[in-house]
Amino acid sequence: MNMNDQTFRVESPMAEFLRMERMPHIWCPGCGIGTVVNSFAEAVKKSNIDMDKLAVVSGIGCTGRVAGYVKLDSLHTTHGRAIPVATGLKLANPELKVVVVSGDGDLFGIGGNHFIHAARRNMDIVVICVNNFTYGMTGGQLTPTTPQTANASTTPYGNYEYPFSLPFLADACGATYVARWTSLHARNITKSIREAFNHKGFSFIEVIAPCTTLYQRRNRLGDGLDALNYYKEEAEVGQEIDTRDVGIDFQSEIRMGRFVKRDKPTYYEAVNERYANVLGDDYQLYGMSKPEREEKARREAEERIRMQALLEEEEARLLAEDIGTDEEGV
Ligand SMILES: Cc1ncc(C[n+]2csc(CCOP(=O)(O)OP(=O)(O)O)c2C)c(N)n1
Ligand code: SF4
Ligand SMILES: [Mg+2]
Repeated sequence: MNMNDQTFRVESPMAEFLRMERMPHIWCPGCGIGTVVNSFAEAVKKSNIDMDKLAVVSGIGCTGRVAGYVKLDSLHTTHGRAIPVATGLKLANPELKVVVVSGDGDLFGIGGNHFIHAARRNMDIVVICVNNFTYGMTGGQLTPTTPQTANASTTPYGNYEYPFSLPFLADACGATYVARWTSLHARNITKSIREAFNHKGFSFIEVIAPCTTLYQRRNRLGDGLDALNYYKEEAEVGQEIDTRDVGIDFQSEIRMGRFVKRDKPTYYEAVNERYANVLGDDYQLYGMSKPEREEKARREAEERIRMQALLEEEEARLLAEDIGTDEEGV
């Protein structure tokens, strides 16, 4: 190890949450993925979550590499399969908080079917998508989110396909927490991840982030800083925005915020309710009787209320100190 390595390791405030022995990471200068990792680590730190009860799952792609850098139990799965693996983890160990971090291509191209069904079931996992509108790792091909007219290596004359609007898709499929930010809005991402940790049910957070090497360059949009300037100019936070109205055109306005937060029984709760209704007290999930399950649910609900109060308290404190939980978080 040379001196620079040592200095870097000692000084990183996130060393506790990252596998520093794997640094430097593979991401290009100006890429937005690192910001998301930092916001995630910040959320873990602030939430005081037991790191032994937190797992991260990624698919394949530049974003898929996140699983390899977080100092947690993590799985770098095959392309498009992060959500089924996360679902399996959650079913095998309901005590775990399971977080998927993956790219737009991975989650909505090859993995799209898994996304819609996990949302439909209200599977109790958190999915964070770094949406850079491209298959970064494989050379800048079109993804299901690339805006129309944008240039990709597979559409050299500009995209003619209709893209998905991810918050609308998630909402329509049944997700019970849906938010969108850009990589400029690091504090909002952190806050959203904390809310999602505390939310019961399928939580989806989209982060619009630049792929500087391929999407930015191919579309002559400048570097990472130009991307952040675009977000600063065009990203607007709103309250109670209908997810039908948040589609993104090429370099258009980006509407962001927390769009959806609703209570609905999770997959587990639905399973429990159904079987308990049919089988009565003979039905025991993970060795728990119905009263025990109800007691556990009650304790968990109390804990969620306590965590929500802490989140609100902190937000109020930051506002009072005027150090910027302003809506845009910049
Ligand atoms: C079954 C399979 N098909 C295709 C690939 C090639 N592949 C690797 S990463 C990737 C795209 C990833 O794009 P995205 O999820 O948007 O991640 P990004 O690199 O943009 O962060 C593709 C097509 C693969 N690894 N496996
Ligand atoms: S190719 Fe794009 S997405 Fe991949 S690390 Fe580089 S800038 Fe980021
Ligand atoms: Mg991508």
